[in-house]
Amino acid sequence: MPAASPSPRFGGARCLWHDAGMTTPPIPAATRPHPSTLITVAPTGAETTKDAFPALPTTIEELVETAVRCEAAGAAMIHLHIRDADHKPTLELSRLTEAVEAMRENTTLVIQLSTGGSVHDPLDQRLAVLDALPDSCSLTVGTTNFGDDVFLNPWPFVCDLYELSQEREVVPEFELFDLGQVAALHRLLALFGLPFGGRVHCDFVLGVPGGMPGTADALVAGVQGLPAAVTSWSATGIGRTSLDVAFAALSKGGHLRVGMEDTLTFARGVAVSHNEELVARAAQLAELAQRPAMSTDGARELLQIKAH
Ligand code: KMH
Ligand code: ZN
Repeated sequence: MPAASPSPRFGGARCLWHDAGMTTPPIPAATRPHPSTLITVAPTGAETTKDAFPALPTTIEELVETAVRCEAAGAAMIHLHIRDADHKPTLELSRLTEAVEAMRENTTLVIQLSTGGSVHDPLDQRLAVLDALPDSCSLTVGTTNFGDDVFLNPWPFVCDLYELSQEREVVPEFELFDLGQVAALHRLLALFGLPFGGRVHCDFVLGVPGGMPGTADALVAGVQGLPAAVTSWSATGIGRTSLDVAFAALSKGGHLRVGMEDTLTFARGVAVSHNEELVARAAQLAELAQRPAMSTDGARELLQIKAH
């Protein structure tokens, strides 16, 4: 038998990885699939009204009931927008604090408060959200057209919010609505270093009219552009893009965000009646992908959440 010749796949040359003394190509942490799937539930948002959708959880009691059922169904983190007594979006500190405490008393979920609020919320109030001492906060890395409105995130605000999250030891989740924000995340990390805890977690929000479309192609472009420091990412697709984005995220090794903030339709012609339905379906998809739903302890470890 003649000696084996170099593989033609490498044009007769030796494999570069072997030349570098490596046996496998280096895969950035963010594209290495985690053995389990972090499921975040975003139960309410700031856009849908209670009148238009009575099943939307808007009171603290409804949020607790939702959180308990979603945790049992497989969620490990909750992304919270709070409403006032008239079911309108509010950033009032006492209400935020009450919600955080109620979540801590009744669940073990990682509690993420939205700093995006509604498109009408002033920037100073959005910064003050961190006074409620959540485990995590959303942090959108740039301004986005948001339907007919503008979701304002000027660069100095993004920097202030990031530095404040580091000071308060709150783990940010970088929300990415378009590719420009992926580029801005490189700049933010280069200027200010790593978040509290040292992990970098992002969430792609796809399908907002004004942002990246809710397609597998857009998600792949976003993932390919992520900074090497990113350690994990999730994705959510708005409206009818929800399932396409979930399948694409799982196949790219990402985590999932679902909930009535993003999707009010479970299937064609079928309204979501409870956030639990969306979480249970996400858990089923994760199970099928052989990356079952992550525990809340697993999520705390993944994101390096501070103990309270
Ligand atoms: N309600 C949107 C304008 C976030 O929570 O950080 C912004 C939003 C993002 O939902
Ligand atoms: Zn939100």
